[in-house]
Amino acid sequence: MTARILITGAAGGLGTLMRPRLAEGGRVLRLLDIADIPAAADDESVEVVRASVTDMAAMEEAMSGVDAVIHLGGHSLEVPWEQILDVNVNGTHTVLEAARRQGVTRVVLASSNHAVGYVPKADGEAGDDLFPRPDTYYGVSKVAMEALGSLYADRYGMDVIAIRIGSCFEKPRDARMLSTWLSPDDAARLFEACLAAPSPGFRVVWGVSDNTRRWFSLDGAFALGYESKDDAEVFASEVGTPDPTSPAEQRVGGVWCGPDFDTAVKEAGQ
Ligand code: 15L
Repeated sequence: MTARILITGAAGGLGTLMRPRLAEGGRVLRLLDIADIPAAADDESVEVVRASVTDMAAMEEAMSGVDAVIHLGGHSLEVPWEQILDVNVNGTHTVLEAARRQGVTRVVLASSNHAVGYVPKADGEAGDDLFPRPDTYYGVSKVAMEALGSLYADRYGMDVIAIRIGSCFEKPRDARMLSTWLSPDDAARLFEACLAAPSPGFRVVWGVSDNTRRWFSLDGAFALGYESKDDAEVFASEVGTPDPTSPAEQRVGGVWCGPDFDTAVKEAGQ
């Protein structure tokens, strides 16, 4: 039987990086987004669905015949509360509930380091089970995402893995990302491990590469079968030397813990 994987937010930054990497022989990727997805119309291994993760009827339809879901959809940066609540919180509930109704038992959730952004670096290695300390409304939505995943795993016996993703870009963009970087190839390896792990139940794991300057546990990801092959250190000369006194270096969430993010939301009248 052909495996069919639904990827929400497939047109976004992470979705765009993952699409080619998760395409493999015999697998169908069902790509869902409200935005255009430039996928080849004649590619039989790809199905494109234009829909919002907040639309229950559309999500139920999109779940039909699906073996697993990778939920990347939603705002990926700080926005006003109403938008976070609608798209990130209600959207994640809709994805999980639609999966349950259609008998899809495995869901991988793109959580974020910003669910625990206020954790100080001085506390030492960030473990897999860190209690939430969100740094933004966006971070709160990732905490809610993890809580919803936990509920659906416990109440309905689904397998739900929430990955607290560090910084997934082609390469690190600043000195902080020498610690937080998750290479796209490692991200694909981690998603594959989450799809393949036998009966994981509910887990929260860190999503970072095995960076020389990593201060995040990879025990949980390794236990799922993840193997990291990349290290941000090879880009160290490009991004400069981290300043240990800079706010960006003090806490997991970096500058997201500073005043700028709060100001942005206040200026938007929230
Ligand atoms: C995130 O969760 C964001 O979606 C991404 O754009 C990056 O800012 C990343 O965190 C990060 O902390 O580097």
